[in-house]
Amino acid sequence: MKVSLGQKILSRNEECASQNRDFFNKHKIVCLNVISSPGAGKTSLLVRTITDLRERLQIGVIEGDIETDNDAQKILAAGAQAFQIQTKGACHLSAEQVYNALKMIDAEKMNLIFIENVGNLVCPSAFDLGEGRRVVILSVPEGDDKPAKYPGTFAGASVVLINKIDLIEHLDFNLQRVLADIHTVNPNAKIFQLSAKTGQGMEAWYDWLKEQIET
Ligand SMILES: Nc1nc2c(ncn2[C@@H]2O[C@H](COP(=O)(O)OP(=O)(O)O)[C@@H](O)[C@H]2O)c(=O)[nH]1
Ligand SMILES: [Mg+2]
Ligand SMILES: [Zn+2]
Repeated sequence: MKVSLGQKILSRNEECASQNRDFFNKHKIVCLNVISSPGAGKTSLLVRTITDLRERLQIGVIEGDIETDNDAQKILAAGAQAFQIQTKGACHLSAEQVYNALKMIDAEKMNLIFIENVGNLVCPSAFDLGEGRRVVILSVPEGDDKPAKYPGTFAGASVVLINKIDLIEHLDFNLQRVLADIHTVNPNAKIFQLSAKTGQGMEAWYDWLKEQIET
């Protein structure tokens, strides 16, 4: 039987993803894989979320970037445990990297673990990390055509966060079009409009998080 290299890589990833999933289930941890383009506001969203919820929830973050540990430093400063994966060129995280990173934080004590994936709307969505759900962030300055251009990523989201809503009046961003395009590729996605900078709209996101943890 011939097995192509691509198939092997994917099945190795599936194996590790299922180990991660078992770990999250066993310890009743909600794990969210956060995907967006670079600069959409993943780290800013996590910092504000941690700042607002850290009294009530144990939150851990696994950070993925090509280089630097800047984002992990910001998470630590916000008061949560964090571990930075540096992918050294790879444009997405693998389940094995997450598996190893879970050992670097007190993962079993967490209620909520965020994985900030490498900034990229293409391939991260092809790699299962064993997460419970996916959160895709689209920020207003990126433009209103992105859900139609990157349907695969939006199709896999449980939640789409439209971030930087504070900037909407300064840009040509057709919100109705975005809502309709997300609905076309993913009729079940929850959509929240918010600003990680001003805090506008964050409560609905927090309510959704609490719902995930309670169920
Ligand atoms: N105006 C505005 N700027 C934001 C918002 N969220 C993030 N930013 C800015 O966008 C830039 C990129 O944010 P960052 O969180 O690093 O994005 P990441 O690359 O997705 O992690 C930073 O300069 C943030 O201050 C927002 O809601 N409104
Ligand atoms: Mg970041
Ligand atoms: Zn990639």
